[in-house]
Amino acid sequence: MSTTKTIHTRPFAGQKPGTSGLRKKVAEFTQAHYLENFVQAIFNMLGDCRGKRLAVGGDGRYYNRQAVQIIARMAAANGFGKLLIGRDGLFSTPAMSCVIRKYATDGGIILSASHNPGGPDADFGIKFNGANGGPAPESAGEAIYRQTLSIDKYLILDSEDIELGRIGKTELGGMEIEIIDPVADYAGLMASIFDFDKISQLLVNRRFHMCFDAMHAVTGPYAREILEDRLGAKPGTVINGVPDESFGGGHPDPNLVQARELVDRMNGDAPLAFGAASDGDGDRNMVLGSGFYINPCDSLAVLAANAGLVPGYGEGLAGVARSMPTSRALDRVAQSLEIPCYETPTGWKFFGNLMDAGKITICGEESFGTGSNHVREKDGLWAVLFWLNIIVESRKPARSIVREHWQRFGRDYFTRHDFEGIDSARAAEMIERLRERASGLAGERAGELRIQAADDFAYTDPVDGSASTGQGVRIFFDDGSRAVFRLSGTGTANATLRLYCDKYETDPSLMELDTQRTLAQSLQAAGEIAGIAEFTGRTAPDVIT
Ligand code: G16
Repeated sequence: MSTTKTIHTRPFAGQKPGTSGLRKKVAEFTQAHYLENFVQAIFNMLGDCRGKRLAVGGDGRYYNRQAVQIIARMAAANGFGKLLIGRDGLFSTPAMSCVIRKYATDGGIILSASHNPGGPDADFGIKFNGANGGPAPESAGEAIYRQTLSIDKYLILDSEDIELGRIGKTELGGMEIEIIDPVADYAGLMASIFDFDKISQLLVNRRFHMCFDAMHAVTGPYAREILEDRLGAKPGTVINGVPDESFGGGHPDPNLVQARELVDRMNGDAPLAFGAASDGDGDRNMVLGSGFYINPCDSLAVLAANAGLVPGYGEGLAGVARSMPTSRALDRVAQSLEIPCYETPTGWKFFGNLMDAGKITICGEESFGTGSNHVREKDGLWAVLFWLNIIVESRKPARSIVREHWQRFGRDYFTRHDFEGIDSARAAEMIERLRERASGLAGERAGELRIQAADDFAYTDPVDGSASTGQGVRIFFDDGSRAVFRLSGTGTANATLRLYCDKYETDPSLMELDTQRTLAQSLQAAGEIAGIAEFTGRTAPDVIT
């Protein structure tokens, strides 16, 4: 017989959700009561949980399994009616969104720190998604945080661990538990959007070679099922396809540095035709043509411009959206399609209302995120299938598709410079100073450039009217370039300063220039205005994308 226990606890400082839920070091999460406090705060935010239905699972990183067991016991003790758990406690983030929507649960809990490394000395994370399948909006995040500040007890069942590996139904303290295979639900959704027959013809053609790097993370089983088993890509197309709790010792971050094995296959003497990688929880994607890196901002614009080639979007797009720091390539597509383009703060949670209200169909971010209203999360494999569908319909390689896009719309050169592990107080001071000065910067000279306008980005949600301020300082220069400053909300140690820079070019002869050189003047001017060297002690970024 299992019994419900009331455990007395005290608040922990700093349980405020960031850009995407709560992310901390494993050592912090595994302290007694730490995870439990946050989970109870979520349940308290939900109100009366009796009879409610919840999905739970994560990206398989260290502590995933133990966390699922704790959440199951707490859900039962709090009176939930049903818990859907991904087999072995695994769920990719987009599959979680798919399952919440398909089975109409009241929400879901995702255990992931996304692209951050995993393992006992690395990172862990937790976030709550609502009944629409999307990340909790800022107001719900605030409500959870408020709960964490006054929490004094949580409820948990005193019971044995549940068996996570067997598909089927069981029971825990009066709550139904169903272990499901989210891969099947997700693959079914993809088959309803894309032309699987045509993509399959492309993939079984042994002259079209592609590679998908799952980076030892959660998308391995999804990519194998869809690309190899259903679409007939040759075995071995998916590399690093077995989820590992420390991601093979690497960072599951789909970029040119971390996805080195993939990058090697896309270059050299016999480069593959198409390559892609996704992150820890499967919502990010990087796509590569033969010897050709496709910037996420360009990828988003290309998908929107070619959506008519994909069966699921044949009826056209209601509108599109991008996060503010993302380049304005998408805006140009929207203009030509005569549809609205929304500019939101960084964070997928800001797209949810727009999708629910039918205002947008496709959206994305510079941080390797693209998605649509098929779920309420960004979706890495979806983007890969979208690209394959465009390649097969247009009969052009990825590189030509992007180049023709630039010729037609002009090119938005884009880069992001990250200054990692900097002193949090100094970083905050730097941003604060920029904010204070922003409104008076217009007209000032910075190096070779003159500032046309500057502001501190604020957003009012057009659906519910909620306002979000302090979302990044924007500086517009007189050569049409733009620099944006903000602090990352996903790190687990010190602060990361992000400097984004983009510049529009329409001269067809200037479409193939080096991005860093093209943006050098604006980057330097931005660095001087902000005093990056002075505040961070750094003269160069740690990561450039
Ligand atoms: C999360 C958010 C994204 C955001 C990214 C980077 O992605 O869902 O919307 O663009 O973090 O955020 P920041 O610049 O604050 O670090 P993910 O894939 O980490 O969940």
